[in-house]
Amino acid sequence: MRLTRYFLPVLKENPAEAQIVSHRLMLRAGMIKQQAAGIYSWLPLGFKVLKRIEQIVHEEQIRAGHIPLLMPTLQPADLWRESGRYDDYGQEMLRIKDRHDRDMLFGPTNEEMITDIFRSHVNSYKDLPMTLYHIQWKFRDEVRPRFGVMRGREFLMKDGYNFDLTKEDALHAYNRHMVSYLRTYERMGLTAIPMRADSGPIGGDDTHEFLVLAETGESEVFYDARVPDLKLGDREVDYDDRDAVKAICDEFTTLYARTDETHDEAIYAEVPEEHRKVGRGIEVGQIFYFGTKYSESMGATVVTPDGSRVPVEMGSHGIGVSRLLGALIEANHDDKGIIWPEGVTPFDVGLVNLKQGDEGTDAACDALYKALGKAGLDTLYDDRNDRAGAKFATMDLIGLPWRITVGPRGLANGVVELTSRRSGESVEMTAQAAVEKLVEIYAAHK
Ligand code: P5A
Repeated sequence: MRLTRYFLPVLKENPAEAQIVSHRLMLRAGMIKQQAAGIYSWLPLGFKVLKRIEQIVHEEQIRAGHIPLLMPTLQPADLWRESGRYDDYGQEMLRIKDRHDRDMLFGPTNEEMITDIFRSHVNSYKDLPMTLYHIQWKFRDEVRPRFGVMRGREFLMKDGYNFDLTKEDALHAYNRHMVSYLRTYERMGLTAIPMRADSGPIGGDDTHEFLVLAETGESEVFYDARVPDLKLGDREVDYDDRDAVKAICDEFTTLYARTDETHDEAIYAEVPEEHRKVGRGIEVGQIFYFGTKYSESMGATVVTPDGSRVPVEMGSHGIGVSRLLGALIEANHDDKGIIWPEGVTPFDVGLVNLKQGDEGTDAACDALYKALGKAGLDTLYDDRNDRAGAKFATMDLIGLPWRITVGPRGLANGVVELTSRRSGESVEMTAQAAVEKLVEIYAAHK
């Protein structure tokens, strides 16, 4: 993409309404525009990152054997009357009437609707286990929408729902979700710690939240300092191997890590003092096991092998897809702007022409831009007629992990400059070597 043909409305000044760095940088980098409190348009750069995050979430869900579908944003109130949550949900639910005066709502979550789909089409234990998920906009009329996409009213969530015959099977689904979430966050370059949490309006006994440590996080967290170092790395996971999946969950949840809702001073006191940590965290996901809470009230039953009928065992599992952009920026920035991890960057590389209009540099940039595209690298070419300083400032602000700088002096020596946004280090090399180096770097993230 050539910058002169793109739509990247960066702001020079810090927007007054933004209290935290991720919100400030998303506005300044031209990623989002607020349309109403907690409701945003996703401008091209923000939309690109959102889609990349969605893609990673999809790939990891498919890998875990979960099935994508799409449910609507608007739901009939009657479904929620069946579960009893229509009245319970209170003012957070946006209630709407259609022209026939029927009660509708903008879905804050989809337990009822998915249970309705299940009961309409599934009848036998033979169709189990089954996990269905979608990535869809939600609406929660939060009392205090704030921090940009971090606590929105309209926000994008991945929500998945497992259906199983037995509690044991449903707990395996819970564990499978935990591992698939760990993989998902790790691919984005994020450390998200599973912490024992409180289930709130979704219900159930077993629940973990995934928290990204950040000073601006909304939850206070207590954890063992060794937990953030736990990594899945490149181990292969067989999602059908219950013991292996459980072993990973145990590895990530045995050391102390809890939100303030479930913090227990007595247990925490057993953590060796030098490992005790208190901090703040951003909740980027939550998983729940709630058994037959919805299937019983809504009549979602299956025939068992012995011919009897039982309500199906369920859980639900959510990732805050739009919130992840905020969390990623909170975890990856400096005073010049964003520093995208390679896994989610909107463009793989920025190409800066130091002397736009000069025949030699223009031709070299055009050739390099083509070569990068051919090598499968998504490139943002700053071809504006602007000062080098302004071009560097834009690149630093929008945070592409790699920049190639092309100028007449380097070209005279047959080299361009490859710069890492994270370390700030620059290395001179031939244009071809720069392309090869980037291909190698991104191969590890594709
Ligand atoms: C699990 C999926 C649920 O709603 N039902 C379906 C369950 N869980 S949850 O914890 O309430 O939400 C899942 C994740 O969505 C993100 N989230 C938000 N993101 C932005 N703005 C909001 N107002 C908001 N509310 C929830 C969080 O990441 C949460 O973990």
